[in-house]
Amino acid sequence: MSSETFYVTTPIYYVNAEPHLGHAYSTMAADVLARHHRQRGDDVFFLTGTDEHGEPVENAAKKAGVTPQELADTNAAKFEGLMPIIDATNDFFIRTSDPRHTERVAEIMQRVYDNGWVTKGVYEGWYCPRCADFKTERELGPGNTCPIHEIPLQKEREENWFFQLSAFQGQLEGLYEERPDFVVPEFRRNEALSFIKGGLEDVSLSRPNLKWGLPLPWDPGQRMYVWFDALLNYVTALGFAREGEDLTDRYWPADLHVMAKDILKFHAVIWPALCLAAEIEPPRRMVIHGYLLMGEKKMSKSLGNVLDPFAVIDRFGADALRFYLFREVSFGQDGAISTAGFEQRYETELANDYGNLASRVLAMVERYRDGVVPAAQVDATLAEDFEGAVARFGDLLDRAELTQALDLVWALVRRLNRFVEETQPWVLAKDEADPERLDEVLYNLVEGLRVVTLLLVPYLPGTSETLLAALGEEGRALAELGSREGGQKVERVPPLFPKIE
Ligand code: ME8
Repeated sequence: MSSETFYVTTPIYYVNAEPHLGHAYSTMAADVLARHHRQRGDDVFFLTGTDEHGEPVENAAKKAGVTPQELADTNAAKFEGLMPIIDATNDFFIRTSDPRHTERVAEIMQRVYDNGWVTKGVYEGWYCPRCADFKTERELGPGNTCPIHEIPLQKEREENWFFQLSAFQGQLEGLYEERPDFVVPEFRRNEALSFIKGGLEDVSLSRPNLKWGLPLPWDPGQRMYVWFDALLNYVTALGFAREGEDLTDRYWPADLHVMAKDILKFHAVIWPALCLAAEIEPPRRMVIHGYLLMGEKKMSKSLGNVLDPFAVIDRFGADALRFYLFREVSFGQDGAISTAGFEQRYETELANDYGNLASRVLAMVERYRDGVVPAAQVDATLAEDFEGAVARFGDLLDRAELTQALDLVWALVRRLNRFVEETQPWVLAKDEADPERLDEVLYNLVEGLRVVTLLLVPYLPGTSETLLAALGEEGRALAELGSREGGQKVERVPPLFPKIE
């Protein structure tokens, strides 16, 4: 496979509150894709970070009795600290209060102004302080409420600078036509496109009352609406993520922005228009996932009923959480999660389907063949089920189908378990007349385990490392069944997913 660049981002998270499972989810999704592309040999850059300006942060700081910068410092440290805990391999963590970011934002916004895409006007509209966003009449919930936060909105009137979003309607429609996968899944693309086709209004670019925001370079009395500052992070970060190096030409345009549906409009409508206005090539693609719904009451025996990512990871490890979320909730859709559901999948799928398979296979190779993988032929029936798996898996992840890709691997894990039951190696071991059949069965089981474990590297980074080391696998590139000959020494492993006490 030829090496390509792959630049993937998460939203930058607001520092008005602490990280929670939703933030972990988007970040783990981006991490799955980053790891997968590294396995393909691609030149990957994975960016995450924090969004530190704007009214929500200003208000939260006031409430907490600290300065916005102090609140930002405290919470940004928590977000940054989350990354190693969830095993995210981000290449950089951007903070928008970093002067290296703010200087670049000023340059880019000045260019937008110089290019004539900024006008002065009076804004009158419904403003949601939690979204930090003006809502159009079409977007209002019942009784003039915010459809996302379900709080009553105030009508605000102010003198403002505007970004001429309306001028980009035709170009945006053209972009959507040219690139059918600009936004995935398709129903989100349709949502964004119909928003564009419904007629775009100019958007407010500054706020006169805001204190915690960047001054407009051409009118420093006004502060920049936080979304312009925030969206630009995807580009500015490349300029300073590596000391003394500018990575912009190497990685821009971004290959994939990952986010949930709450910020679709900003990314799928405003962002590409802002890029065009600033003479920046728009990103290639974005994937919009759903919400994890955490409200239900199903309790587990060991975790209570709040799926706290830190508690889960503390007890079961990051792999188990990553696995559960991508397996349980079809990526792209909303989905309910629960501690009881987590424990169920942990026991039946991770501990039994996969963990036990690994322990059994390694134990049998040790017992029957002194820990050396016999050299043998690929089993024809197994080969049929594994045929093309790597390519199909790659195609699914190219479409950011994280759940379907995992389902594909799990079908193979279950196929291997059936293979054990069908062939009954412990019976073959007693039949000294046909040692070759036992060689063949053991070879195929090790091969199968190796192939599925390589596929699982992005989802189960910790466990797969342990197991691949035990299997004597040196590389991490994806492999087809039968691509490695026998002869390796394998080692037993302690239970990969210990039983829940
Ligand atoms: O919107 N389920 O920041 P934010 C799934 N700063 N994902 C969830 C989630 C849930 N229940 N809750 C949050 C912002 N998320 C802006 C972004 S980008 C230039 C600026 C995830 O802290 C999901 O990715 O409110 C969502 O889009 C994001 O957190 C919102 O994070």
